[in-house]
Amino acid sequence: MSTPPLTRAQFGRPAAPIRLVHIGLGNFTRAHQAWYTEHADDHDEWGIAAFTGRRPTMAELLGPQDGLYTLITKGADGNSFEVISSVSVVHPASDFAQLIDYFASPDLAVVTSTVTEAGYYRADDGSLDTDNADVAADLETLRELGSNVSIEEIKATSVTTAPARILAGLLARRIAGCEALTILPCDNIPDNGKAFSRVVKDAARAVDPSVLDWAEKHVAWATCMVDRITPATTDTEREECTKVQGYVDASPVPTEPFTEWVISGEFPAGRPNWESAGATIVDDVEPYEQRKLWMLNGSHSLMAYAAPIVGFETVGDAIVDPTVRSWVDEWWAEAGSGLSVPWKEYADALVERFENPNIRHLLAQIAHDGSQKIPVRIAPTLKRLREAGEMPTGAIRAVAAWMLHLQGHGAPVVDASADRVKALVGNSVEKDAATVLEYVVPSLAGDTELISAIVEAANEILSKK
Ligand code: CS2
Repeated sequence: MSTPPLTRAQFGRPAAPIRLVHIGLGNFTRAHQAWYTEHADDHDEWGIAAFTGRRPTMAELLGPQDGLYTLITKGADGNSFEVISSVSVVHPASDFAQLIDYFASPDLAVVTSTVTEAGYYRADDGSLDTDNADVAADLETLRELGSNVSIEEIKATSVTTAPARILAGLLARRIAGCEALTILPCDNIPDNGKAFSRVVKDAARAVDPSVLDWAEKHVAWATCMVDRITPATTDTEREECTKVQGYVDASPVPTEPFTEWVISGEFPAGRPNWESAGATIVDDVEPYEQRKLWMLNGSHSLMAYAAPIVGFETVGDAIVDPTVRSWVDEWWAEAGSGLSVPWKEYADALVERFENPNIRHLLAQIAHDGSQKIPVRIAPTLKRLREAGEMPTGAIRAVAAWMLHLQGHGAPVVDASADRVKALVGNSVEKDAATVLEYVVPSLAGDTELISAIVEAANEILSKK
């Protein structure tokens, strides 16, 4: 008998009504927000309509499975399998009219997003990068609609960047006369609610500033820290599913046992009882977010650029190497010294998570989009300590490793701003170090001692080849 496909009728629970929209359906959200929604005690009332990023692949894979997929939690001592049913429906990003229909529905209560750092389209000062060709084209499309636009007219158009998609949704929601809504971005960006609202509001200013007053009254921006290490899916997981679960899952998600979600903000139209699944609701996310961004993501980026040069492919292989581990420890001590919350036990727990032998987390994957990651993960510590007159070797090494990566060492450069950041290098190593430093912490540009220290750190990394 052939192995059956994964279907809702046979393996899942009934689709819950759609009250959540997610933008950026990928493995992370499937292991995180969708898992919390699945585990909320009121999950029958909260279904997710999830939209892919530009590539429609995930919708193509999950559509025939009614949005279902298997979460494979990979602990050091083995795997556990769970069918997640909280995604009621999946859409490719090209289903723009459908996105607008959800926004125009009074049932919609929360919009979450995982669009990556690059998906915010921020200029260096955090405002919307209107010089970006995709952003400019989207703003033009929405401007052309004029102020007397109807929902049907919005649906008949299409925009691709996340800030413009949210704005188009808000324009439709205003016309529909629907009110309260919370937007909860879930990307690794400090104060992600504020960062996302800034670019959406900038888009509104460029298209129809009158929507700003309406949004001020009706749209709440929440902020959160998200954490769960979730590698890409491989054939191994697909085979494990068939073997253990007895059905064919086109796209199971591997993840680690650890998970954390710390949220702050208002939810005037309600939200799933995510606390019942273990989420923490706080007034101020910042201390948790800094600890996670600097300690976990910062060390991830350090390893992603330095460790492939030494010869490692995964986090698990890199962290057990004494040299890499000493680099990570040094970075943690520097980053930790700027935190207002305890971090030593957190660091010990990170080592255990990184060492998990069942998680194959590729350094090359983490290396993507360093242009967006280094400034938020490494720069604050480098700036703070250097301004205090110190020479923080751990942070310097991370910058040096990124410079080497841009120069062509280690994993290939995959970056939304590849042209810009590749142009930072290609001269003498001193010149490269100076331009990279200026990009990472503009206020430290021209610090000759620091530039020499970056060169020295780069040579040290290369010597471990
Ligand atoms: C990683 C993150 O790819 C990356 O940049 O640092 O995806 C990391 O695995 C998650 O933030 C863990 O919560």
